[in-house]
Amino acid sequence: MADLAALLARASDLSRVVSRFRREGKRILVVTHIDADGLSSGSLAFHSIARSGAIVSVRAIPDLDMRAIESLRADRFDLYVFTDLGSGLLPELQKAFGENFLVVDHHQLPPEDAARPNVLNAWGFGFDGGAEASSSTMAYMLAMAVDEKNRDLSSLAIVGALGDRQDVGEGRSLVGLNKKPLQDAIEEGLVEVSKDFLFHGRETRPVHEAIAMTYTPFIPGLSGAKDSSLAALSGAGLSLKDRGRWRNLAELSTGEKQKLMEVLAAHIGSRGGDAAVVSELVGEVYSFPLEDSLTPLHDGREFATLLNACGRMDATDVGIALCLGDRDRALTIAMKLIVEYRGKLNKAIQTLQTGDKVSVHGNVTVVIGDDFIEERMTGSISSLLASSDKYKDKMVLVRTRSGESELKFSSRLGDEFAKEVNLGLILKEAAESVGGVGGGHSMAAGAKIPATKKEEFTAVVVERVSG
Ligand SMILES: [Mn+2]
Repeated sequence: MADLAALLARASDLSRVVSRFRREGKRILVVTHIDADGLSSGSLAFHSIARSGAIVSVRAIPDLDMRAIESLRADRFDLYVFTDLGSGLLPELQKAFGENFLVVDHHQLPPEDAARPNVLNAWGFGFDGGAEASSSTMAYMLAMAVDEKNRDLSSLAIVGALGDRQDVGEGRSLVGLNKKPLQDAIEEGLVEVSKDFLFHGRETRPVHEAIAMTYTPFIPGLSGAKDSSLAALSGAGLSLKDRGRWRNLAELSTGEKQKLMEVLAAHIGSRGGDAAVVSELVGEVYSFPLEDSLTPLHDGREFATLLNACGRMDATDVGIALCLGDRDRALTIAMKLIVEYRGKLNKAIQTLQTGDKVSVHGNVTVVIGDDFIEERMTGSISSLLASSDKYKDKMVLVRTRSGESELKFSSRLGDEFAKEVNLGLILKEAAESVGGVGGGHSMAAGAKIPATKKEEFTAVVVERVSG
């Protein structure tokens, strides 16, 4: 049973810790993850703490492991606030930082860890952290405990939840605790909710480009393929131009949208896919009316994608600046980064389609990206593959190098994976059995292990997922 009152009480406890450090003039560091939910939750925590008048910095890191903890400790901040990170390493954090750290998160954790007084984790209060509460929503709860004026940051929590693909309700809607910031944002006039195509660039791109730029769900032959997309649509008689200018999806009439659905369904069907996938192309759209509609920031999902690109392209500072409201330099840089990011993703996916990089073991698709997938890109690649028609009934396990002696794994369950498995738990236990660290959500998780243990680790994961 969800216990919102207990969650609010814990959020107040944490906010009191923050104000104690503020009053004493101590230095606070917010540490967060590099993906969209990480950047938005870290920014939410940072912004609300900074506004309260405390001395605070923010830093985003790709993984929290023992080495990262050591290096954070060496920087000697007085209080560490972890967002979207830390739930799997609470005893270690306690050892390193004593009482001087807080964790605001939604990754699964043992009940005794969730009960710790310095932890604000969705699971500890009966919310499903994988579907009902992003880390950004948790950070928003903290921000509201710090000061109710932080309601104006509510739209950022929506971005984080969409970034973590928590739009799992009817018609791709947000559910559970994520509805709290959503409701606040609606009341503040910060977000408008409507039903439309979910393609990226819905309002900003020519129709065929918007379709080609959409990867979730993955449309075989069209995702990443602008020319084929153009050919398929004009072949079907859709008028894509208006007096020489490309039209966008938002400009299509209801009849044209219906026609487009039919074209896409036929296209997916003819390639042996499940035409029902098209129903996933329509759903609840979250628009931010105060943002420029010619930028990706106007649409919640596109905002999240932009943040992801910043994180995966090693420009977390740009992502955080966007979250904090920079619509000048940060936006210019981010728009360049997302083009590079899409190029990298496309290239990696093309490399995957050739050679022997992908192998299937029972219910598990193993991708060996040691030589061509960058460490920061593993999450993007595994998400993309798990949403593709080809692997949506599989668990996807993507591997790449991490430094000299370690390997990083990112895993996702496809939407149509038939068995009940908990990836977070499986990766945690499999990694620990070979001297590594791992964890995450039931549908998405990661691990880092010594490179020498790769066969052992993979065998344990495959056995637990397929066996
Ligand atoms: Mn998250």
